[in-house]
Amino acid sequence: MTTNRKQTLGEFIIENQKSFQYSSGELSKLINAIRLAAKVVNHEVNKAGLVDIIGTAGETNIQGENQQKLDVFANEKFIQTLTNREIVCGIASEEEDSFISINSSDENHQNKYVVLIDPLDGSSNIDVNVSVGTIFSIYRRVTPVGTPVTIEDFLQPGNQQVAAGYVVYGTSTMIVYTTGDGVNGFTLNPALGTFYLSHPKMQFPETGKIYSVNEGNYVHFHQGVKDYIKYCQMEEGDRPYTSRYIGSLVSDFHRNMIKGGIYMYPKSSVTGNGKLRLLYECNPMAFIAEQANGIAIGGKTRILDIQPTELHQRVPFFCGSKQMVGKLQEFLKKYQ
Ligand code: AHM
Ligand code: MG
Repeated sequence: MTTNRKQTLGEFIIENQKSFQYSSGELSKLINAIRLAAKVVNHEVNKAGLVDIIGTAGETNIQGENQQKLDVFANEKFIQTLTNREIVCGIASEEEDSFISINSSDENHQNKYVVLIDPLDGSSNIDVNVSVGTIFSIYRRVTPVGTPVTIEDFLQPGNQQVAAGYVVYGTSTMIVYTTGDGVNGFTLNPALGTFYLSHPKMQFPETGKIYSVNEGNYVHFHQGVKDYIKYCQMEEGDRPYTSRYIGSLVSDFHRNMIKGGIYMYPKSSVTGNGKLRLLYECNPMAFIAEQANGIAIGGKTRILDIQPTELHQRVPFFCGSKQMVGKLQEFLKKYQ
């Protein structure tokens, strides 16, 4: 008898652990921990609309607990979960000034992975009930195990990532991740608290009809980007394209990966290198994009080849369907 039962994320992790080279199960445990923290954060995000009833950030709730802002809550939850389970040797978070070392100077502590995380991306969208996300990126440390982690363990180019993923807290909650062997998406059944494999082997269509950019900043963009935006709006062939911008990177990326599209956060005369952070946002999304038949560039260079120089570095980010990013590159090259 055949069954339509979908594989759960837990089953998928176990099954795929076998395929990791030199696997000790550490990476699987790590992804499991992220799954757990994501469920807790999801529960809290879903309650966000109840602030008038249960109190806003900074207030004391009925149980005498201090209410926290959701991005602070998400940051603490991910750090706590990864720290308590002792499965990483270091964490860097968009919410923290510096990296955190976890027992890494203890010679009995053999953990070899560091995690970089944006615990709640797009958090300004929470007040208006729009999707937000968590983005994570995993590297093998470059310094020896049993010695304290150093900044070098975190400042690795994105092409060294072992795994990366995001959680989208949307109309349904999903975890999408890659360990370098394609991209798979899992949807949470909230009634059971279980993620199911709903989107196996996700792929960007070769091309699409959606462009996503904050056009309010148009006057500050580089001429090549301005020309590309005008190209998207021109009436010719399958154009004009559709403009869709949620202002939540995870959601904009997720939609474009499914439907075909391009996301842009360019340099501007006001924001300098744009807004997005190389380590917490661009590298993980670029790894996922490339694993899903897409492209991610920072202008002239491939995002994954940029050598980071600081933890909170910002870079311009263009990412999406191959043909659309290719066309944008043609416009950028005209002004180089
Ligand atoms: P955040 O990390 O402070 O939440 O900012 C990142 C977010 C992205 O999710 C989104 O794509 C971008 O900021 C939107 O910025 P803008 O409002 O400038 O268009
Ligand atoms: Mg962010």
